[in-house]
Amino acid sequence: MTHNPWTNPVVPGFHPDPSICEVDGTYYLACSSFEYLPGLPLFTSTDLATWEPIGHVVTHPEQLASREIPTNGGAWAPTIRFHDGVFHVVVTDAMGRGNLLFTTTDPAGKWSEGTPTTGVDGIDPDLAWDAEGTCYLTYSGLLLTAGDGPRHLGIQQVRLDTETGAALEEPRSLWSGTGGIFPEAPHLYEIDGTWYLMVAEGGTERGHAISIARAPSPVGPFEGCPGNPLVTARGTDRPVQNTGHGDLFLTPAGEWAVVCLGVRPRGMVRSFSAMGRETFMTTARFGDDGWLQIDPVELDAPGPGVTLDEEFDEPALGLPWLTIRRPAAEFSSLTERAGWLVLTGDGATMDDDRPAWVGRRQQHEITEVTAVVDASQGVGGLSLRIDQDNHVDVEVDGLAEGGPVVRARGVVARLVQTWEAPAPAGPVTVRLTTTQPESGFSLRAVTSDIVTLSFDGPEGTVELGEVDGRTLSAEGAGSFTGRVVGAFAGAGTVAFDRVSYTGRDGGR
Ligand code: 6LW
Repeated sequence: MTHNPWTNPVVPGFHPDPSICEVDGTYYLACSSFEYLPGLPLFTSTDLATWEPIGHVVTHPEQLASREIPTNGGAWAPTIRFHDGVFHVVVTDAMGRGNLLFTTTDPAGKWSEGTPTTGVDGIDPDLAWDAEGTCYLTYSGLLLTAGDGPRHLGIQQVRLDTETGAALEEPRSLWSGTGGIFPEAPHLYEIDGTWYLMVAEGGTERGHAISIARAPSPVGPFEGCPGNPLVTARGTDRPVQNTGHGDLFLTPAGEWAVVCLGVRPRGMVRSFSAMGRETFMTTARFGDDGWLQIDPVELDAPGPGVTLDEEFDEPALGLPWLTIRRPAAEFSSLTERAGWLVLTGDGATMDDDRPAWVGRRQQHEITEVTAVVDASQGVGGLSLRIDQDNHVDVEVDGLAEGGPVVRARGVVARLVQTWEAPAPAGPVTVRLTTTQPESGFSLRAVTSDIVTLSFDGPEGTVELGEVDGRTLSAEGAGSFTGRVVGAFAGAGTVAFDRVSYTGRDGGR
């Protein structure tokens, strides 16, 4: 068994529901993106150790119904596959356009507009082809739009016309796991003449697990593995929890492995995950009994950390930058003021669905994010968010009646606490830091971290306030995503000379 080349988390920061395929020695990875744009981030690697972002499947709003999508809705659980020279991504635009099929011949380039599937009602679609070229769409029969509230039909499957997106038959029910809640994330594989159906079950929280079944044909009948669930962290104190939603692949060394989601909950009883669900990998193998075995997901020792300074000297923002439900072009400019990012607010604050915000995922446990803000013509600054009901902001209000102020806002389940201080003259450096919980038995030991809101005054750092980070976590906010942090303008125009992100992990 060669040492696995990857470092967990493989793709830190909220990158849930990973799917992987390999083409001519290059691996392609796609993840969910929910209400954020650009949607469906793509990464490549040739050694599984280094993963480079290469772009997104969704680069313009019409591909998804992003503008009105509810929080946590949107792009759920893509499957990426390669067949007959074409890359396919099939995905659910939850509470939006439904299940969509995107294609391209150049994954780093432009993808199609997204063909809606018909005759498919559920989530977590998967594509697999048999030797005759028939395409099987296997999916989780969770009916999000059922009149009497969500219902679950178990794992479903249809043959699919990939040109039109039309199901070619009525759905059939397949094996749906060992009885865990929410059988989902099905992936179908043909390996040496046997068809394997891998599913997630137990829900994407602490009960999450991966189970597998096999059959002589893609339509079954499937027999569940006696060793199910093959991987789960439930009931353990493993540093990576919620492990599930896996996709199987062969490493460059020709060994089996699984990419899956997991969380890194911090605190005395591992309760709160600031980054939400991230992408991890683990080793696997087939036993003599022909059944897959998957090893527990390990958390690797933290790396040296990163410092990323964005000086806004390029004509476009880099790939990790995100917006919320609307494209950056609607409210941002990198040309209006050379070397500055200029954001134009329309009155929407970070409490709203479509703020003029542009940022990036928090990818580390211990972070410091600063921004140099010229709010002489508006109100804006930095915001770290899980969603519109749970976020912390440090803004400069250049329009305040009594003169410019720096205002910190802690918004926890819509309850708002503010702190203010007079702003220094000229552009202001504002700061958001996250520090790990205390050790020992205390309330501050239970949380994920403490978020501190500050700015640089004439005599040094002025700390305005601090917020317990637990509600800014996937568990605390009931969120499918994880933290993001970035620049925003609430009113008027606000210019940013630099946004710096420094991050490192604290380890187990
Ligand atoms: C995803 C499904 C899930 O489609 O959540 O809880 C959805 N499980 O697998 C979004 O991540």
